[in-house]
Amino acid sequence: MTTLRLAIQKSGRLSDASKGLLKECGINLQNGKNKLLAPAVNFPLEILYLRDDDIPQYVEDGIADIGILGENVVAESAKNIMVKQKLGFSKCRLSLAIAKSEEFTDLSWFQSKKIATSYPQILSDYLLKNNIQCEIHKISGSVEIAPSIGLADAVCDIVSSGSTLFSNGLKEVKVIMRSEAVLVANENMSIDKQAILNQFLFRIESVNRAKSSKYIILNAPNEKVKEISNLLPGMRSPTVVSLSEPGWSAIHSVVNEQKFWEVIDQLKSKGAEGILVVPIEKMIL
Ligand code: PRT
Ligand code: ZN
Repeated sequence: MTTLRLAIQKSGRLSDASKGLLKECGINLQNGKNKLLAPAVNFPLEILYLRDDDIPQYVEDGIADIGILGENVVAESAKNIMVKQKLGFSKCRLSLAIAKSEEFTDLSWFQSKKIATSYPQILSDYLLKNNIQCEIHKISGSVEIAPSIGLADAVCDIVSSGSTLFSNGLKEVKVIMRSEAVLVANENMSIDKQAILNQFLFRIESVNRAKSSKYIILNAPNEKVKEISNLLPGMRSPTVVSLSEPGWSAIHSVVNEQKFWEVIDQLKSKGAEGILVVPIEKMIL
């Protein structure tokens, strides 16, 4: 039987969320400590644990069929692989940062400067596009200390909260790219493997759609049901059921979380009460 091989990060910032995604998709892995390869027990998938930097090459070569990793690593690797799906976790940005005390006007600040980074490919493409000539100094870790030890004038590094830059006396001056975890795939998969990938993507989409939506239940006076229903159109239309108290109904609907916060005041002003907002586990259209 055909099995799809998925490469995920062995340990690091992506590994828990990658394993969590499999679990949310109802895919259970065979337990086996320190194994490099673990089969799933209830889905035609096996998991290969790697360093994230190795995943693009393995997927390009077809040693792994698909992989989960940051878009920053995909872009830096410049391999022939396809990004099939954004996954919404491990969000960060790749930014240029300089000493707090420096005055920054525009990108020309970087002309003829020395920049330390673990992302020389993305950085050189960016500088070329912006007509800036720099010396790029490639280092693989602790990039943020480069300016303070005199190794470089600036850094190009991954930023999330910004606290690493701040505590090293640096300030972010330009975002080069935004990144999140993505699912990548080999470009020449067999039809059988593509069919398994499509089933897997269907599950991922159902899980991710559910995460951004909420199930909402509220009580409303009958004369306001129409107006409130218009605010909460739901998947097809809201469910309206009568309460045992005459003149009142309960409205059930599905709403995007962002939209919920936008309409909450209007719901209340139209007499909605007892508003319950419940998480949804899976959402299939
Ligand atoms: O061992 P392996 O090679 O597999 O892992 P790694 O050490 O190369 O990567 P890892 O686990 O650190 O990160 C994996 C991926 O997570 C990255 O490629 C990004 O796509 C994503 N990601 C999300 C981050 C961050 N947030 C992040 N904050 N990767 C790194 N950082 C580091 C950054 O390098 C800097 O040192 O965190 C620091 C900045 O964080 P803040 O919050 O202080 O701004
Ligand atoms: Zn890495």
